[in-house]
Amino acid sequence: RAITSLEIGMHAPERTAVADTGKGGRILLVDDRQSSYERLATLLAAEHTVDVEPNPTEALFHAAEGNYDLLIVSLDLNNFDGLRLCSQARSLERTRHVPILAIADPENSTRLLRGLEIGVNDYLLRPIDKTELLARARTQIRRRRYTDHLRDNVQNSIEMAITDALTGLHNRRYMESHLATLAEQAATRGKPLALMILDIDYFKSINDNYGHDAGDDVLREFAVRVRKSIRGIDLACRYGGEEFVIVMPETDLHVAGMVAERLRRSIAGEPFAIHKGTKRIEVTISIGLTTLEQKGEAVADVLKRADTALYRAKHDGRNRVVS
Ligand code: GH3
Ligand code: MG
Ligand code: MG
Ligand code: MG
Repeated sequence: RAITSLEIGMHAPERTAVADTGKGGRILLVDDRQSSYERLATLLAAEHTVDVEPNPTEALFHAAEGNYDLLIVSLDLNNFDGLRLCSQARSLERTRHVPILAIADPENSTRLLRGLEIGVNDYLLRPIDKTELLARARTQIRRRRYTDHLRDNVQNSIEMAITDALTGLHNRRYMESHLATLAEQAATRGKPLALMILDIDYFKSINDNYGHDAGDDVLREFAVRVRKSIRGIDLACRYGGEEFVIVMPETDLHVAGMVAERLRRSIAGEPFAIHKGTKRIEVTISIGLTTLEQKGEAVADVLKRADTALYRAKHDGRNRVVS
């Protein structure tokens, strides 16, 4: 099942046109006629790294695994249906965004039209002209990289909008928008939902005694310990300065109480490193815990109840869980 690798173009001098992206692309050429793929691969190798795979099924596998910038698919294969590969590549998550450049004989125009319908991005007719081949490959690769870049940017800004920069936990805005959904799901599924507010005890004095950076260290380490003690479906967010909220779907008061108590102990039981690990200080937290009480209860009311419980935990002497 070995891929025929013709990696002769890596450092070719003639790759100026893709210079804005730093280097040529990685191309998977799907063609099973030796005379054809040898010529195409040699031409493409002037700017790109080219792998040749004659079998479309194998090609799909390589395309999904191999991080290619472009698929060049011959629609006039001897033994296989190149069109099928194109349509499969379009429907697979891993290959959906990889551009496809089809190659066809002029008498194969019906297949070519079909290819364009199912998402082939561009085509070339045989006999292949070198300049045209390179120009079209370049265009597709550049477009791919640009849309990848846009997608990354969108992804990043979404993540930034819902994440607290200091701790990497979700931020308050995200929690507030998501909590209503979680509460609704719990109500319709008839499942419990637990919510706790956690507040670091005497945090102001940590800042006052050791500096704001030490306070930040504590917040970061606190988030690490929170993450360790919750499940993937739980939602943890930094609600305010040194206040955090954890929402636990499908969790009743009894179980949530155990989670809260375990978390409280994991904070109080292990001093926090500050000043680049040169000093360790004791930290405790207080936790107010509650559950969604009835269908359609406003999440603001749930939060308020947790906050009242937190207030009592503080009032009763801190370093404790109150529900
Ligand atoms: P209590 O036990 O009643 O909760 O006392 P506390 O000192 O923790 O409560 P208070 O709410 O008075 O103080 C919270 C402090 O947290 C005040 C604020 O300066 C500090 N703080 C808020 N955000 C940050 C942050 O991002 N970094 C640091 N280092 N401190 C912060
Ligand atoms: Mg406070
Ligand atoms: Mg506090
Ligand atoms: Mg506070």
